[in-house]
Amino acid sequence: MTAKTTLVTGFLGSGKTTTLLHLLAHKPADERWAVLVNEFGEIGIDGALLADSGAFLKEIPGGCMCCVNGLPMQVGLNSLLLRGRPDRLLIEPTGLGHPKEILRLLASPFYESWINLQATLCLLDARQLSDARYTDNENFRDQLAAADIIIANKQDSYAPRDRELLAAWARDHGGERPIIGATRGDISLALLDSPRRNLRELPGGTHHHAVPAAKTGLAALSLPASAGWRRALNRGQGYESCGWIFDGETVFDTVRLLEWARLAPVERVKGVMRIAEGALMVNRQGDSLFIETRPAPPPDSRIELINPAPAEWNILQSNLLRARLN
Ligand SMILES: Nc1nc2c(ncn2[C@@H]2O[C@H](COP(=O)(O)OP(=O)(O)OP(=O)(O)O)[C@@H](O)[C@H]2O)c(=O)[nH]1
Ligand SMILES: [Mg+2]
Repeated sequence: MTAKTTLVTGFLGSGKTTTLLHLLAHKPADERWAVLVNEFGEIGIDGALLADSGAFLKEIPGGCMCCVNGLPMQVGLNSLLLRGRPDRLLIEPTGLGHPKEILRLLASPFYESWINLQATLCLLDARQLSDARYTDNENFRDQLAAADIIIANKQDSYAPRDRELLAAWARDHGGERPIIGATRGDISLALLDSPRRNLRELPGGTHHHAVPAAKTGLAALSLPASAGWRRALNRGQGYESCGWIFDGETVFDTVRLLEWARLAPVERVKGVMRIAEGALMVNRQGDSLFIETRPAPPPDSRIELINPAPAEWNILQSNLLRARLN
């Protein structure tokens, strides 16, 4: 059985996981879906956000799946396909990933009888088109270039200027490709059945694999028995991340934790944390913070910060530790 497979790309914080959650909420009850998420940080958060969403889930934390984690990614993918035998597979690569290499892997003869690759959807926050930190970023540009369909997400936050920039971008770089507006990834499921371009038509040269700076791999997910928490750093593609994982017993003060997440001087914050009331999902991109609570406590607490420059991780860590209730 081949799984209809959709790669959902987009820069850091553009709304990939939110879109997957929307799609999963509309999954036909009689279909088996699987989700593969690959995160930049070592401490997997998107998996926790996607938990209980009704799909087989596999998470590969730590860098881009085409470079650093080539093997774990393939092992993860193979086990999802073999054990899940899904009708449909959705893949979220890291917002700092290399889509062309990932597409090449998925379209390779090895996966021919398993994967039926559909159109690549790329999430774009048009507000970022006015900021050279994004438009000059190679990953940002490569992802848009490799897409078959562009999803202009976060429409609820666009100013007239963002719409103008989007129209200009579409004129200069869009080609024949559809550009579909969305808010919180509310796209039609029909997009998952759109045909993809031939890989040979994709623009751009071949990406040279970066040598990972510091690597702890999947081992970062295990906790030492004594401390009750640990942290993991990752660096690459011009970004740094620092994440912490705490055991299931550790409970956080909601107010102090939110204050910390709101004020941390970094570009991206995301976590699933245990609070007295259950679980607190924290998801911040720039200045916009999105939170949600769920009554069931999570199996552990995990939170990650991502920034284009090194941050004062030790100070941030002390403050985070102070937000614990016990
Ligand atoms: N205002 C607004 N916020 C959104 C929308 N879609 C997503 N967000 C918020 O944007 C932030 C990032 O969303 P995610 O879905 O986690 O983005 P992502 O692309 O998966 O992020 P990474 O995996 O870290 O690259 C979260 O705070 C979301 O709540 C939208 O349409 N409008
Ligand atoms: Mg995500």
